[in-house]
Amino acid sequence: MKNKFVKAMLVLVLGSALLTSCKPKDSSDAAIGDAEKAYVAPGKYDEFYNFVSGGFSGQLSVYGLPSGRLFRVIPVFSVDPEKGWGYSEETKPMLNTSHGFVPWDDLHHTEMSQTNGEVDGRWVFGNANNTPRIARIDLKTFKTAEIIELPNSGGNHSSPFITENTEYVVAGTRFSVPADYSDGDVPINTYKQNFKGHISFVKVGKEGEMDLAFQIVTPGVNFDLSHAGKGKSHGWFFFSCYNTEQANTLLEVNASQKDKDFIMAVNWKKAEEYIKAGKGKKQAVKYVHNKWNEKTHSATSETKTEVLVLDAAALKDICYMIPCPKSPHGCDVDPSGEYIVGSGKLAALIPVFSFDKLMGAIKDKKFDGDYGGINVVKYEAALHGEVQKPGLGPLHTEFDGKGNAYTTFFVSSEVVKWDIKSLKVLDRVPTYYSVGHLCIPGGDSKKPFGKYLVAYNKITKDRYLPTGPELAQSAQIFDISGDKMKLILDFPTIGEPHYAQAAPADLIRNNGQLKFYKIGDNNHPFAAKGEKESKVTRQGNQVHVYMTSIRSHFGPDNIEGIKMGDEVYFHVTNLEQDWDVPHGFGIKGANTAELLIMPGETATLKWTPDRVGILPFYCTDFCSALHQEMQGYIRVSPAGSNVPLSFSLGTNLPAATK
Ligand code: K7E
Ligand code: CUA
Repeated sequence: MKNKFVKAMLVLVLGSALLTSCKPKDSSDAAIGDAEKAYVAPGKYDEFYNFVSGGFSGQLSVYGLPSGRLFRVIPVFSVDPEKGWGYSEETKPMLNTSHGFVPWDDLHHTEMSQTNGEVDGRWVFGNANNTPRIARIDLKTFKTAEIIELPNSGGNHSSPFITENTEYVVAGTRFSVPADYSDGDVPINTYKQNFKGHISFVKVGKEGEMDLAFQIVTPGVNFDLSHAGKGKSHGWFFFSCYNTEQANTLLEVNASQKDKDFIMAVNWKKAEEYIKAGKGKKQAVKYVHNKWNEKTHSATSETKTEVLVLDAAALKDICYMIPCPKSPHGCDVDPSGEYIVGSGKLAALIPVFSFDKLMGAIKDKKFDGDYGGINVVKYEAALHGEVQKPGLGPLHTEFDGKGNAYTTFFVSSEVVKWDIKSLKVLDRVPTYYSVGHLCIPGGDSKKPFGKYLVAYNKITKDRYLPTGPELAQSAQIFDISGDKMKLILDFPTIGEPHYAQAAPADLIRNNGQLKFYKIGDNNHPFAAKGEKESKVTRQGNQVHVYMTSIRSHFGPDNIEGIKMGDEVYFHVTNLEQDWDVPHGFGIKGANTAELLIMPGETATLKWTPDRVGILPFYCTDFCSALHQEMQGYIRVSPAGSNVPLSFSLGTNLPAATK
């Protein structure tokens, strides 16, 4: 009897619990109810492309919004065996630096090209935070097209933010270091005298080609993030800096001494004038510039040896310091270009600066002394106001284009929505957990799309099935179309995401995306543009295989006469002229990766045989019903063997025996 009673009670309690949970009561219930807003039916396209930095994976990933579906991982600064990036002979030069071949980096920020302050869908840029570089990814091919190294820098973090017509992409050194053109063999504790900051302005040409136009040298500090002015503030750039204490050890304590650090405002139009007037000092440096050529399907590296440097302490009207509490991280500019938001990691408020007031303060010389020769604007003179008690540990802010700002809080694990003008907090939602960057499509442009907000969280803990000591990173999508933010989806990401950008799908889908490379335009020096052109040649110990691939065979597929001590170069041309038909190429014992060759493209795998015998090769990408038949053999003979070099496809070689 008793048992029955308990059971009945349980049914009642559970039943009513289930019933009540169907009705949205708080934000987590509402989240369940709104999950369908993230649903994109099979076969349907997402509304937005989302370009997400991969952090220490060095790559960039492409997701759909609002579904959170992963479409592609684009290799940028790190080798990627899946695509042969950094392994094929053609792609290796893309990862050249003044330090030699650097096959890894740490990509924190993506930034899309803009025209008139609006996202235009041509390119997306990424920064290398370890060995300072900027990459440009072409959105017609979703391929890294160019990488430029930055001299005089350590840790390119405040990058690759751009001006409203993509005139420049900038970079600021996170770690100040002695300039490359000075003697760097100095005691570390001479930071204050010998360490310098350099910020770089990289010009972007019509076709996207990058060129380091000039640098500005500043006192040694840590530049953290940056954003360009827009509209009325076009012509200015804003960089957050911390460690204005100029500490060189235990920064955790020693760089957290001052109540205020700075946002450095840079008048880049003025800097351009000084460069034109010959005020830039030519300095001897060394940096490498790598470009991908779509006709030769190959990269080339060029080493540059000079840079023009402007001195911020000597040219008083290019840089100004705005005091900003405390150890600022994010530095964001609203769509109107009037408001500049500084997010002090250790501050209990968010300062919002006014561009008009800043201009007035500079005009009326409302200065509070100088910092290493750079005028410091009075805090109140540039301040629009402060958001009071917004949360703990503000990091980054994006905008919806409707007068609202959204700031992430790492410590209190939340996104807070506030009114830019009145500075009133309007809404807050928890994130799971410890959010870093956030992304609203077009959220740092003049025209945000303001429908979704994605939070990129640093810590996942209990959100997904556990996977050992390391858990997937987490992103969360919020619907921000109404007054209140609503969580609609959690999805795991690859790498560690930092900043991300998003653009309407049609803008990119209809930008003239490439479906295949025209075989007639293939100018690769080792291309075989038809099976008749396939051949094997020898120059000393170098053997070049001009190989073709088409469903479902390689030409040639039998090769003999290779000897120990040879270096074999497989130059594989994919003859297909159809969308979505890559072929792969892998060979036993290769100390590199596969090749993944797009239709119309040629790629090269270098192979040094280490043993005598028959070694098979095969296509790695399931390309047709007879994909498993897409294979071949290579015969390796001892050094000094007289087996002649021969190759064939479909007919048997005249048997050459020892
Ligand atoms: Cu805040 Cu490297 Cu942009 Cu990450 S940084 S969160
Ligand atoms: Cu070609 Cu599989």
